Amino acid sequence: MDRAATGPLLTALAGGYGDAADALRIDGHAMSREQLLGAASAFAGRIAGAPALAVLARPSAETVVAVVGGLLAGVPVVPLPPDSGPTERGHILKDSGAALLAGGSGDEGIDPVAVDLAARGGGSYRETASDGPAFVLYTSGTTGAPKGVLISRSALAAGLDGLAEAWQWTAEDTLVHGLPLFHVHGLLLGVLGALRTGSKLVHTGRPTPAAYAEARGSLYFGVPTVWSRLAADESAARELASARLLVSGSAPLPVPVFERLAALTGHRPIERYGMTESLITVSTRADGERRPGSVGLPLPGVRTRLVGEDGRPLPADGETVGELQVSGPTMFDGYLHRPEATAEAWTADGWFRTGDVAVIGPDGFHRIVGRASVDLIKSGGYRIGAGEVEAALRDHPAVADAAVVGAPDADLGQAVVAYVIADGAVTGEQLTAFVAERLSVHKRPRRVVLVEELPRNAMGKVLKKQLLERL
Ligand code: MLC
Ligand code: AMP
Repeated sequence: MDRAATGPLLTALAGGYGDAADALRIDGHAMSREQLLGAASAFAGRIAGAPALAVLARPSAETVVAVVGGLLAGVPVVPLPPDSGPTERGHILKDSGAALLAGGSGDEGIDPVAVDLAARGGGSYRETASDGPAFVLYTSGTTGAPKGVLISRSALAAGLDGLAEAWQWTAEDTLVHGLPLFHVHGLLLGVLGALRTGSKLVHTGRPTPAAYAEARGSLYFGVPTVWSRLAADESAARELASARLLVSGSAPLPVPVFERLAALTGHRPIERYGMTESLITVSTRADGERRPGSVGLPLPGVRTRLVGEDGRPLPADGETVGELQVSGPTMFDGYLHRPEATAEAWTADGWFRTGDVAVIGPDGFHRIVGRASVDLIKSGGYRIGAGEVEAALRDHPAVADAAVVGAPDADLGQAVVAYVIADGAVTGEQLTAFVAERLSVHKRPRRVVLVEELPRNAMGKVLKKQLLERL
């Protein structure tokens, strides 16, 4: 889809924001935006014309340069989880049609392209003028292999501007996080947001309490697991008292974690809600009420509604529970090569079906109640499709059948638990290792329960709610 672009996406690189020698700190490197622009434009020159660029998304300066280079060249960027096993990696590379892999070794079956941090190309900010897909982000559905979500530059620009407005995010901020660089949270918000608003960015490698305490930023991003680990580390948490804003997202922030963070840091955290497909659509505001258990109000330009199972709109009365549907300028352009899945994601009247169940109050505040399907699991903020893990388990010769569920977990929100019917010649540890070899590390089961049979309904469908009750 080619629309007119809305102007430069990475406005801070385009100039006018001043520069500091440490505008970006990551993996032991400090770079100014001028250095980043120089290296990224040299890289853009090397990949121009490629159909898509895969980036092995380690938390490194090379990853940031490659992603920015892709955006400058107008080549869609496909972030690849660095710990993904051959099955997942092979699927992403083939499905996306990526011709080059930044950070690759050549063993991945695709041409590697090196990133030179010291290179200097161009010097001025030049971005393609059309609004094609900026990113293809692979994300899990309830069944099957991950789908490529097409995200345009204009959706990203609108999404980042909405957040900047709601969070009063400016060039005065120093953003700190240690999230992975292959998702909306860590990469699109956590890197490109800084390059659009002009804030400095400190990436801590891993999002540990000690690293967050040491970074001395003004704006902190984390998934609930990060915040709950920080809240359990009193001295680290107290160091964040000097920050301006703490932001939680990607999964529900438990109310006790909200309260404890507020008590230790003096900051009531912002909670915001979104999806890979929609970017961030609802958030509490820097200048508004931050209510525990609530994700706040629609961001600028976003509309939301609740619908019942019959598809009819439901009242925003603070009590009625329905599926949350959203529309607005931040929506994706479809799933790559999957017109049917794309069509199913939208209602006839143009609303995106989130698959989340929510309540909207008369004051407009949104509360996410849960997911409509038990087959989409959120563990540590990672979205994991039960079907993908089940398929990986069934590939094992000793496995007759498998059912995967998300069990409530105090640290991770949900933990991946697999019920497996096997021939006895295999252990749970072996099956966990088998999945880890194929998929990303976070998708492997934390627990494998070997069973004789799985509870099923008359249609033969596994009764996952019964499995969850057993846990
Ligand atoms: C993991 N480990 C296992 C295991 N799973 N070991 C055995 N069996 C398993 N099943 C290993 C890990 O490899 C690690 O080893 C160690 O156990 C600790 O793992 P962990 O408990 O998972 O902790 P950690 O690795 O620290 O991960 C927690 C986390 C991580 C919160 C840091 O889950 C994370 O980065 N989450 C962010 C996800 C995210 O960004 N989501 C955004 C999606 S976008 P070792 O050796 O490595 O220590 C989105 C849009 C939006 O959702 O709204 O934002
Ligand atoms: P992902 O595509 O990885 O971004 O996953 C999107 C899903 O994460 C949503 O559909 C929600 O189920 C969940 N999610 C994101 N943010 C929140 C939040 N603040 N509260 C509850 N669930 C959330």
